[in-house]
Amino acid sequence: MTRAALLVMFAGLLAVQPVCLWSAESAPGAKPPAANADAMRRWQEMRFGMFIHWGPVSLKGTEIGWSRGKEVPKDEYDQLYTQFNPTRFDADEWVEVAKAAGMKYLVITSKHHDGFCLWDSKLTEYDVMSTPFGRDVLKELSAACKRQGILFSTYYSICDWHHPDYPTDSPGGRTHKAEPNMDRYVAYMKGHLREIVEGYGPLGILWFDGEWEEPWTHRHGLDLYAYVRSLQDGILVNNRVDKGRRGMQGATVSEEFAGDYDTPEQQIGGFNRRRPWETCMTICRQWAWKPDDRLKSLGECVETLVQTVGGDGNLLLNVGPMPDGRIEPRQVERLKELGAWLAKYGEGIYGTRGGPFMPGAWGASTCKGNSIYLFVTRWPDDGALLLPPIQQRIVHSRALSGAKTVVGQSESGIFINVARADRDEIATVIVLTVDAEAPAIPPVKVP
Ligand code: FHN
Repeated sequence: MTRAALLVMFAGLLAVQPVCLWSAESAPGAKPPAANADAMRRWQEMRFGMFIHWGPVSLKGTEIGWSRGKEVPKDEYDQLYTQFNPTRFDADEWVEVAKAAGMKYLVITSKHHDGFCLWDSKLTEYDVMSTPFGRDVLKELSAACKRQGILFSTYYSICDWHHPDYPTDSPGGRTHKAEPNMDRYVAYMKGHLREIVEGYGPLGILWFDGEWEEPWTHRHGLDLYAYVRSLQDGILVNNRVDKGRRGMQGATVSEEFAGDYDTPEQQIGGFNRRRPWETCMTICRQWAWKPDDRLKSLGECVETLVQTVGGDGNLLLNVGPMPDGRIEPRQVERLKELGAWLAKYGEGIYGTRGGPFMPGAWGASTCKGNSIYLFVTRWPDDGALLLPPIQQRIVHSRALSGAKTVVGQSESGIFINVARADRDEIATVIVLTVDAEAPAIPPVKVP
């Protein structure tokens, strides 16, 4: 067969169905394929997204998945869907809140560990179409995201304590099903993922979770990663698709494990420009809605965002909507305050890289073009901030608030001061213009 004929045949094959050029059968230890570089760069430039944990459990105000068989008896938990009727759910309103907060992407729990599906699945009756509400939440939310220019993504739990074929059960995966069938469960899960991508995509991210339990293996992870990549070119998949995540610190222990980025949880990841990462964190304490839960202050939210982006990470900040379909008004208020802060200082967040001055008790820095953004959250007791020296020359400096700034540079370091009365209560943002590409400046620790 001539070379031309071979190319025609291969092109025809590609056109017919997604072809996996890499699969779990690849040589053991082979590195999974890299993420789509453009999609990764676009996502990293977004820097800030909304995480949403929602389901019938909001009727109880207890934790999604984890309260099944604990605070809420299993039978009662599994019947909550029959009362789930969030008539005040308005997808456009949720997306408007995300935009008002300055968030650029959104990740919602399509199915959490409790197995309930927030979309019209043909593979189970345990879904939102079986509730009194009877509306496809993923359909309405993905459409609202597309209308408003927010990148739509879904969370999907690998462990499923409700499905009879998945081996473990509640509470917390500590009991076992009578007759599990993992192969049949994996086929069910792949069917779900095809429904979600084909029904509500293209997705920005497939945010996997629940990979830590024994029934899930590295081979499953490699296979699922390859499968998702075959469903949609350019989709990003986090490192919880496989077995390489190091606990809540979220880093991937070695390159043989699949997943495009690391996922520190309820903590800010370490400074890392080599491998993309995203901190996921609750705006309250619980992932799902809880009455009178402790709500983070604006200062805590801003400092978390600044320390995360200063470390070259993204922040996925979680809300848990109420059983009537609204995001709790006080959480909306906090998110709007965050958005107002970003409206003033977002040029130092969006499209930036972390550093060159590494995050610390003093604050954090970001950079893009020939600008370095300093977010000073704590000034030394004696007044001025001293940063380590850099080779590049500072040719201009200004505080984004317009306050008068004193900046001096020498071989021993950079001297920065703003009058106490002009310092911002949360973060004083100072822009240093240098005579070079700022992201090329080697990162430096701030003692
Ligand atoms: O068990 C889940 C938890 O409910 C929540 O979904 C978080 C969010 O990343 N992930 C798991 C805990 O690590």
